[in-house]
This record gives sequence, structure tokens and C-alpha cells, in this order.
Amino acid sequence: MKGVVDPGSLPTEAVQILTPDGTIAPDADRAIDLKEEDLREIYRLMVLTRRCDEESTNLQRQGELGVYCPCLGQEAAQIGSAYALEPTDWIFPSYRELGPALLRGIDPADILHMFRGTWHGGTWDFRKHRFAPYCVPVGTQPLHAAGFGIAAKLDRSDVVVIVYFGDGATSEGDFHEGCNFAGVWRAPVVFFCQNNQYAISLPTARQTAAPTIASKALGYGFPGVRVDGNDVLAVHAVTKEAVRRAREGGGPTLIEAMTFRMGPHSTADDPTRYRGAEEVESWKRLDPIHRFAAYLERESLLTGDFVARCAGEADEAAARLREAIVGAGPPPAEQLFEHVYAVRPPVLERQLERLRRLQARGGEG
Ligand SMILES: Cc1ncc(C[n+]2csc(CCOP(=O)(O)OP(=O)(O)O)c2C)c(N)n1
Repeated sequence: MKGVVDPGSLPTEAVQILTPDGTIAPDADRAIDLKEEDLREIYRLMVLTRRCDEESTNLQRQGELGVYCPCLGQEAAQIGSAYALEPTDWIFPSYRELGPALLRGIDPADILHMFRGTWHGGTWDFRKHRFAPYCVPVGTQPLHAAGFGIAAKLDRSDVVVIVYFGDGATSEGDFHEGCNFAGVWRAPVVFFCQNNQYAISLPTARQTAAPTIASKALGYGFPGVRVDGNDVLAVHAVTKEAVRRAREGGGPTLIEAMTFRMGPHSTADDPTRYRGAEEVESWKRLDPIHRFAAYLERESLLTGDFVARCAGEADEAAARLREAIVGAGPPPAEQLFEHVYAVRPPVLERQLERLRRLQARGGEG
């Protein structure tokens, strides 16, 4: 009927290149735009992410971290998307983006210091890695990304911004404001939603009445695309398209990657209270690493040697992570006085001197 926008007519199927058994989907309409070395590197990063994530969960269970938010099962969504960026592009994470952090060369210990409470917000160099601080207040980072994207546009730079958030974040006002603002400015921002099916205990079906999260993009005047988030090649392809469009001045895209959080929301959560074993089992069969490995094997790109090397490297990284975190003490007390004022006011100078005197006398500090 004239003038009616019908949510029932919007597509709900997800873009897919690889079927769960790792063969090319018969209706795949995207090409695999990756060289052999890129395919292997993506596999290496996914394995590294899973191993470091697992070690982080173990560290929390052993009392070394206050809390941890695992990304188990979301490796394809995270690595496939971040791999589509140029190193000069910026990443705005939530609190679960270990994969993109590793891809950007961030030491995972720097992330775990936040979860240990030894430093509030990680100690990595945000500018060097072009990776913003972890963002725990749900949905706030889309606004940061929109502002950053608009600034990049005003600077006439060709920087593209990707921002990660969950399905729950799309119910926040900040998400709406970020999308609306970026849409009006045609800012170079890729809004990347990892729809891992739950916002803590709340399933997506109760999160939104929209047919898909991707369809929300229509309200902001830019494209939305739903992709199989456990298919790393499909995620890479749709993100690459969105990044290209953003860089060419075509404005934002909202990507909804359909995936599953295999573990708890955080280590403080017991998912058996709100989801059944059957659901978890059905997603286990869609494991993103197994799927990609099956494809690589079929293409003769995965030798036993390479698999062993990736596993060995991941084990070494996990061991280094453990060594850096176990028993890590608080940061030097002087850091209390840094990062707020470019020039410290006299009152803080006096306090700092007092702290130093106390330390010299062997006091706490
Ligand atoms: C503004 C705000 N409200 C509530 C919370 C508590 N909280 C932390 S994570 C979370 C659920 C977020 O779910 P989703 O956006 O789907 O992301 P996911 O954790 O599944 O990756 C909530 C409600 C918070 N951190 N910030």
C-alpha cells in the first residue's frame, strides 16, 4: 500500500560464503578477495585469539583477575572484520574485542591489567595501535566513533573507523545518536554489531521488535547488512565493502554479524540459568575456527606443520600472558597524578611531593 514501510518485507537471510562444513555456499554472491598468505594469517589470528581468551578465563577462575569477558565463538566476527581495515584505520572496541586487539599488535597483558584492576583502561598506546580504550558503559562507543569519523572527514583524511558493540547496545539511546549523527554527516564509520544472541540473559528476540538489527540502518539512511558471523570469509567480504564505501565518501554501514557467545557473558555470569544445553550444542557445530580450517584443508592451505606452529605460538603467547599477570602489583602511585592536566596545578604538585616524601620514608605508595 502507498506510503507504507513494511518490516515484514525486509530481508532476514545472512550473507554466507562458507557453509558450516567449510564448502563454498551454492548461493554465495561474494568473491574471496584474499591471498593465500592472508588466509593463513587470518587462521593464525583466530587460533591465537581463542588461546589467549581461554587463558584469560582460566586466570580469572584462578583468582588472578576480578572479572573477564570472553569472546569464545566470536573469533570469525572479530578477525574477519578487523582484517578488512587498513593499519591506519581506527578501532573503537567494547569490552570483548580481544581478537582485533591482538591483530593490532596489542599485548593482551595490557588488556588484562584492566580486568585485574592494576590499571584502569589498559596501558596500550591508543594512537600507536589506533585502538581506543575498552568501553564498558554499554553503547557509548558508537558516539565516540561517530565523532572521530566526523573529525576524520573534516580533516580530509582517508581514515575509516570501525566500532564494535553487541545486540543489547542497539537499544541504547547513544547507539541511535551515534548512527543518526554519522548518517547525517556521511561519516566514514562502520557500525559492527556482534549479535551473539544474548545481552547477558536477555535473548535478541526480546531485545528488539525490528526484523533484524541490520534493518535499523534504514532509519539512519545508510545500508545495513546481515552476515553469518561464524563465516570469517563472509564477514571479511562485507566489512571490506563497507570500509571501501566509507573511504570513498559513501558514509556509514551497519553490519550485523550473527554469532554466538559460547561462554558466559562475563566470568561473573552463569549462562545455564537462561539458555539450554541444546542451543549451545547447536552453535558448537557452527564453530568458526573448525569451519575455516575445513575450508583451508580442502584448498590444501593447512599443513600439519602450519597448524602445529600456530598452536605452539598461541601456547607461548598464553604462557607469556600468564607470566605477566600472575602476581602483578599495582601501578606506581605517582600515576595518580598523570593524564589529567597538561600542566599540574600547584595543589597537586604539593601532594605529589608529599607522596614522594612518604615513599622515601618507606611508607605505602
Ligand atoms: C549503560 C550500561 N548499562 C548497563 C550495563 C550493564 N551491562 C554490561 S554488559 C550488558 C549487556 C550488553 O549486551 P550486548 O550489548 O549484547 O553485548 P555483549 O555483552 O553480548 O557483547 C549490560 C546490560 C552497562 N555496562 N552499561
